[in-house]
Amino acid sequence: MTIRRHLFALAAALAATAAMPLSASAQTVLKAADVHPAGYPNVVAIESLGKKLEAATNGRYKLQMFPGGVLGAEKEVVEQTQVGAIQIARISLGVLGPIVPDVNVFNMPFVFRNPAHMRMVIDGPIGDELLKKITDSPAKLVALGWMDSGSRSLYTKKAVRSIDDLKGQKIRMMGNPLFVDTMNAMGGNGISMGHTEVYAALQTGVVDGAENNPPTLFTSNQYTAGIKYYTQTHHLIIPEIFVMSKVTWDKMTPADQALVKKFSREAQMEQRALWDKSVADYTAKLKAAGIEWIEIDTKPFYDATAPVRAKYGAPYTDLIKRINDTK
Ligand code: BDP
Repeated sequence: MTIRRHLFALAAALAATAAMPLSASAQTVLKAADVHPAGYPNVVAIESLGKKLEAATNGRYKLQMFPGGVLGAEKEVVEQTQVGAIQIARISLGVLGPIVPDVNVFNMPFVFRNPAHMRMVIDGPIGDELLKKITDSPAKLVALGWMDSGSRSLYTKKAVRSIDDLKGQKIRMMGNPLFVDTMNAMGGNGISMGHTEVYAALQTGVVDGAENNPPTLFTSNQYTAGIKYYTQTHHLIIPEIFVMSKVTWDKMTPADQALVKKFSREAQMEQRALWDKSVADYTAKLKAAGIEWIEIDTKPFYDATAPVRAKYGAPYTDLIKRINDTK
């Protein structure tokens, strides 16, 4: 913890200077943050965006990736990006909900039929509109593109074979009241914290389980902290997003901004191919490590979360209809 804080302070201190060009011909370093480790599809796709930008600008821009959460949890990363200390943040859309409430439609339980449906929506006009809403909001972030995060299911120390088994289990959720409401509606006890804290929380018994996709469960090592079961609830299908600090964006020429936009869209597509492979690979690895996959009827979970969709979806009935109609 202390080391992480120290690193975080150091990175923040470096930030102010690193983002500033030394002279007209000097290089601007764009610091990018991700909680996932090197090699994770999202990290690779952003690094690739950086390489293309560096080549296309003859080295005027260079991207430096800080993976593995070294620049802090996503909440802090967003704050650092808003003030321009971090230039590019790849985060879950989940953590943007408290800052840009409009995005919560995408964060609602069972709002997408499956990950393929979610992809169609983020690739099309609704996805573009939501990026624009984020950029136009007072959040000081420019939304560059989307990524796939598959679906989130429950993983626990005690088996969840029916919705009743979830009663009273303390389950870690991402930092957004919508997710705590979702878990509570399903009968568990939702506890929010940052991704980097979950491993210790599982080990010390602060929580009995959590929920995420297979690549995250594996690469975070959480599956080694007493987790035995992975129950296929698929209750959340939340896209990832990558954003640039508005402070940085506003210093770029329109031509450079256009390059960033172009390479962002390419990163969105590149991540997807890597993602599909990583879900298959990590599912196999988790099963090989002895995690039991539990198939479960999702209907009771869908029904139980109806009040959450009613609460958060009420102002967006037209948008929800358009999402449902996307085929
Ligand atoms: C992962 C997302 C990551 C989140 C993490 C979480 O890729 O951005 O930080 O979930 O649960 O799936 O916090």
